[in-house]
Amino acid sequence: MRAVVQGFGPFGDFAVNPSELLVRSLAERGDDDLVAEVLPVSMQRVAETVPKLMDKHRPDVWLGVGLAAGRPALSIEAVAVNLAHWPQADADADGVSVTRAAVAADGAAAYLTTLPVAQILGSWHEAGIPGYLSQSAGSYLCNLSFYCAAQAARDLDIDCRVGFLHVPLLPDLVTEPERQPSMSMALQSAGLDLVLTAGRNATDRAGLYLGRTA
Ligand code: PCA
Repeated sequence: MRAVVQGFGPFGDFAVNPSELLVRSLAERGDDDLVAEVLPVSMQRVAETVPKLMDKHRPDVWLGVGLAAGRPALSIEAVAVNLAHWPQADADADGVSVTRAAVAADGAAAYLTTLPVAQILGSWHEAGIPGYLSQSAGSYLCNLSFYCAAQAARDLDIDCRVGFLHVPLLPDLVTEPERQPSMSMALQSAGLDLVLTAGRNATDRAGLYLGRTA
């Protein structure tokens, strides 16, 4: 069961990205079945690199990880959308901003996560780790990387469970404690491990839905 875990380098005003620390600490464990990658917060480089990594490693699980400053807990993303939209004030590492552009011209409108959401939420709950299902990964680089991974798995016909985990700030990144929630590295790391375990153990039918239609 091979897994690729992809985090991001520095972004915004934060000196370090917790996702980079999480991914680098996974890499240090020396698990042969785990590929750890950190990508720059760059539209062009993410769009080019994610399909190459998918093709090279042909993983069973692809998990993207990124910082969502302001979120109070771990969040597993339900959906990646075919929308890139961010203002110049949030320009990426190459100085690029976009206004209502498609991630992939003629691509699907969205891809739902294929990670086993119920198992992830259940294992977080059992372990006492706060986490929830998020309905939107935004329209920035995290959503874009998630979309590119889901599309690459489909285009390359790889049977891979694809999903994305957003993590809160680490306590030492907080500058305005009255309005910035945070979570310790130990909890974030334990929560990430549980996502990977659930992904690796997923049965064929597990995914976002519980099997009912609304
Ligand atoms: N978070 C950003 C991009 C990189 C990161 O860590 C996001 O949520 O889109």
